Amino acid sequence: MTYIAKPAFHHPSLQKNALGFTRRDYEGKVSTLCAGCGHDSISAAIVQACFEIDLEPHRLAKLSGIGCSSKTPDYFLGASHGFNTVHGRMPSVLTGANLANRELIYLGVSGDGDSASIGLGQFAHVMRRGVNMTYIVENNGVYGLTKGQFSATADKGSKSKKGVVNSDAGIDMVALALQLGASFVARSFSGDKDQLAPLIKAALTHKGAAFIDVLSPCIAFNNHKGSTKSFDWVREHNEAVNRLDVLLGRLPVTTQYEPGELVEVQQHDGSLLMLRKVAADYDPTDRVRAMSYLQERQAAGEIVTGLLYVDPDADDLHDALGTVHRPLNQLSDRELTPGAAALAGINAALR
Ligand SMILES: Cc1ncc(C[n+]2csc(CCOP(=O)(O)OP(=O)(O)O)c2C)c(N)n1
Ligand code: SF4
Ligand SMILES: [Mg+2]
Repeated sequence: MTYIAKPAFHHPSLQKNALGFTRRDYEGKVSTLCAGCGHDSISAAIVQACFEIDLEPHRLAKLSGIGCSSKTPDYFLGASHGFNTVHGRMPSVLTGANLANRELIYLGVSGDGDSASIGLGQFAHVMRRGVNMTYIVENNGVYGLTKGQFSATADKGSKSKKGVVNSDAGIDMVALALQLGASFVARSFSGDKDQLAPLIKAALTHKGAAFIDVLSPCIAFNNHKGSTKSFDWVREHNEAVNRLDVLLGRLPVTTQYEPGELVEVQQHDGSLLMLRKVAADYDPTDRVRAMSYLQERQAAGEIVTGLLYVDPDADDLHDALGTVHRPLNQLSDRELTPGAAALAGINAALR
């Protein structure tokens, strides 16, 4: 039940991060999702990522829409700011919050129905505007909460639990995010925490629109034979292009990888993304190549995962608009309402 909080007791020997917090401090309420739902594994990866980057919980704002996936922010980061918005409308609320206060770290959590069906327009605009955020779609190909109708990411030809064949083409959220201009684009699988948690760490430290499509099987309505979003299907068709480590700016750079297998990408905040290449010819800084690689592998029946594209020097919406650095609630009345003369000046400039 959502109202059941976990016991506050922490075992004294639990590992602590640089802030003195344990993993438990990054958890939320007890999950009400079906036991085995992929979404709960994503929540666990978010907890791990936030613990490992020493994130101060009060600095994070988690926003979501409606769906089983959009319920999950209640199950992690219980001490962070949260806003469970309307179906498909999380991106506009996140954009507004971000413009009002750029000091918070924004995490949007959504579903494939929430983002690719009803919320597709909002998804497109939040990506093309480069809102500084991490946007996770927990992608199961169905509307889990309303009992398993195909969503817009369901692949053409895939079968519902009752045997109905989907006749519509599926939307590939990764291809869309690349085309729309997101500056960090990745795909992972809820069953692969070793790949997913570092991707979330990297996205949270990235400046710009960071998108992660996480294949997250719905065990109640989309985990049968004939589904292309089931645990078995994803495991069999998963093709990882790289594996990632994130080194924060203050940590000494050490690596266990052999030279030649590694790509290092320095991000805006000084953090270093260390990518162990699996596909030797894969360059994660080439958007056009990433798009064609994705199409090629998809035609071969593979689901490409890993960090697919990153622009480490990306601008965000604040850069484009030239907004003030201080949160709006810290500005004085005088700064917020500069008076009739300033308004007359703005109006005159628009004539
Ligand atoms: C405006 C509006 N239309 C329809 C619904 C009904 N509805 C609730 S959740 C949902 C789909 C959720 O699917 P998804 O985002 O994929 O989340 P999942 O449950 O699969 O994690 C729908 C259609 C709603 N709540 N609001
Ligand atoms: S219905 Fe599907 S998506 Fe919703 S909690 Fe159950 S397994 Fe997860
Ligand atoms: Mg869904």
